[in-house]
Amino acid sequence: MTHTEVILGDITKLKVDAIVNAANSGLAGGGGVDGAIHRAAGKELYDECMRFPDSPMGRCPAGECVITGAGRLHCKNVIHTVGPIYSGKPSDALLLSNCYRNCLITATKSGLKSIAFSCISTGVYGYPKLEAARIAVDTVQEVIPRVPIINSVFFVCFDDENYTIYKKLLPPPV
Ligand code: AR6
Repeated sequence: MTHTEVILGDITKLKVDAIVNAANSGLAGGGGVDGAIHRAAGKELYDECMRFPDSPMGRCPAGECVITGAGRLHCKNVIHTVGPIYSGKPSDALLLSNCYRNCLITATKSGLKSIAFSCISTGVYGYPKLEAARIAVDTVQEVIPRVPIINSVFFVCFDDENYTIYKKLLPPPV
């Protein structure tokens, strides 16, 4: 049985195998959780990101992910995924779901057992938080039986609104 937990706090402080960054397709860092991760990890992480080949879709298109080391962070790896910029179109949900799915698959391929997700797309990219949380929880619950190596999944909320939403969607076991 996979341990699933909602956490309120800063993802850069976690000692898990992988933390998931809400990146942009250029992988060059930015604001929000991306900025916090790059600041805490240091230049090594940035340099590693820049080694991914650039293309007209960037280094990582929306819905996909790449894995790097973690520089000065406490985790083993950072998985950088790029959420959709919210547009209200049906494709948003598919792309957001793909982020969670691809991160779990990538973690498994790297032998990682614990993974902490940030609330992808719910900041600068403007995804409505409740909708995004439902997609996150539903996708993880759907994929987790197929990735049995992963024994712990953390949903890391940085703001009270996301925390309240996730706590309702994932009540503690009684
Ligand atoms: N730990 C955990 N969660 C955090 C942290 C933190 N230290 N800081 C912010 N969050 P955002 P996006 C939460 O904007 O919407 C960047 O500039 C935040 O409260 O970081 O996917 C990238 O470079 C929110 O719930 O990511 C892209 O250009 C969540 O992280 C763009 O923003 C995601 O907010 C990506 O936008």
